[in-house]
Amino acid sequence: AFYFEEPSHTFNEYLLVPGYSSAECRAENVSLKTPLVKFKKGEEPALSLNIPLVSAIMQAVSDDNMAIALAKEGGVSFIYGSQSIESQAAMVRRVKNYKAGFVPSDSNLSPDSTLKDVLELKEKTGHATMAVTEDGTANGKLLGVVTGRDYRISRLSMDTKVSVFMTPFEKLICADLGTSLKECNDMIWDNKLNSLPVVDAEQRLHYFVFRKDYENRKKNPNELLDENKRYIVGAGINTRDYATRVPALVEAGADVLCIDSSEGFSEWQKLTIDWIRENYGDTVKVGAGNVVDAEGFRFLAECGADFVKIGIGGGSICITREQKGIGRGQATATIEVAKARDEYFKETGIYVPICSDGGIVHDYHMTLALAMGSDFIMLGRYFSRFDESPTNKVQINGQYMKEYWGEGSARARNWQRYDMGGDSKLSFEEGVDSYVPYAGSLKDNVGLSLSKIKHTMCNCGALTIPELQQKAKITLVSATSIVEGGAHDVVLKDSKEQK
Ligand code: MZP
Repeated sequence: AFYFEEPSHTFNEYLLVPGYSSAECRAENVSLKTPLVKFKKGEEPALSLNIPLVSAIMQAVSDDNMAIALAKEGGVSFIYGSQSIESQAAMVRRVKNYKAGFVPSDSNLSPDSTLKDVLELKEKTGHATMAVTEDGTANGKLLGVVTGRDYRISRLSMDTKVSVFMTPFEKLICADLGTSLKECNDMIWDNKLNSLPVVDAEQRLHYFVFRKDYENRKKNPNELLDENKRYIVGAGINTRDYATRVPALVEAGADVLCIDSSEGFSEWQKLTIDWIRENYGDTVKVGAGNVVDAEGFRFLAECGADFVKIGIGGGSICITREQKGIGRGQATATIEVAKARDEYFKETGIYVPICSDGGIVHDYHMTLALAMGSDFIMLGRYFSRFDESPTNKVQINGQYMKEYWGEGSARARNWQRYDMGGDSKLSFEEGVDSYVPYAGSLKDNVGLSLSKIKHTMCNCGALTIPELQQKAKITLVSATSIVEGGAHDVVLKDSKEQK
């Protein structure tokens, strides 16, 4: 056997040591732009991200709703592939059909649809529960839809004003004119509905009103738009049904694909990339992975992957290391693959971006991953906690939680992600079904995380990600100094608990 000389480490075992910060090093001067797909020396990548975050290829994380919310902030979602080709392609289409001021809840809806169409659709699919039209009538132009699969407000700004809304139990509630969707949502979750008048269902068509706040929303300068001012969206594929899935996703408008596999150092990935190159040349962008060492990276780079994803067993919901004994500490894997990426670039003049996938717990882990050489980062747990994730928000012991489950759990049954040929089934579980604390809106949380990243970069004297990678000084920490890093030897006022 081959033995690695060093133990493998996680992000938690490292800290950044500040470098010299000039007066220029201010958060507002930091650019987080980063390449998404490979490019030749001296050329620009065909696709870049405005922020280095992408959301995980998971049922509990990346649907069309998440994709729109993240693209607005400058990142990309990879719509989960563990669903039928038709429904995945429909999600991609919905992201591509999104236009500011109008968001169809279904590809059957268009900017000319009316509230009547929405209600008919709701009868058929049980999905749409509330629509907002331009003049508040059934025949008025549709501005947006709130979907009701698990009652989350998904299509409109939380600030959109409405006077009537429908609860998950199909009661129409009459709120004061000017109540925002956020307030409606809070009322539903806080069960403060009894004092509000319930509207006769017959009247429903006349009671949808709005104010034009949505149209007047502020544009985010980071918004990630491609040609035709559409949002950039990614999609996961597998190594079994690519010959039918890839054409459907390409036709739906997916900008970038990623082979979703727990272990990517395999011939199956080569066959998938070969098929894409034979049929589409370089026009279809496809990432591959996951790998955790230099050898795995080089294999996928030579296969022609547009980016390579790193990580085995480090995901918060992952039990692969316990079940199969394979994997590697995420920080060590990232450091080694980054070196391999740089060597490959020196040799070939081709820069293949790498993505650290999974295992981010604290915001500073993101900065560390970037400093260690990752071009961008994939996160599951982080995004699953937000309003925009596709899962149920539930109350447990008085605390709001969101559901979050692994693709290798019995719930997701994404056997293709673990496929090594053989039977079409998940032989044993490699993931768990769990709850994560609800954290609010994506915009607020991502804004805060990015602010921390930018401030830390300034502490390291870096205004761009490549500069951070070049200048960062990183130290391993002892277990005792990790304790020193939190509040310690004081009694916290909030919890009365001695730290
Ligand atoms: P995290 O951000 O929750 O720590 O990790 C998310 C990553 O875990 C995903 O992007 C994917 O690579 C990986 N994942 C997803 N499902 C499983 C599983 O069921 C898993 N084992 O490991």
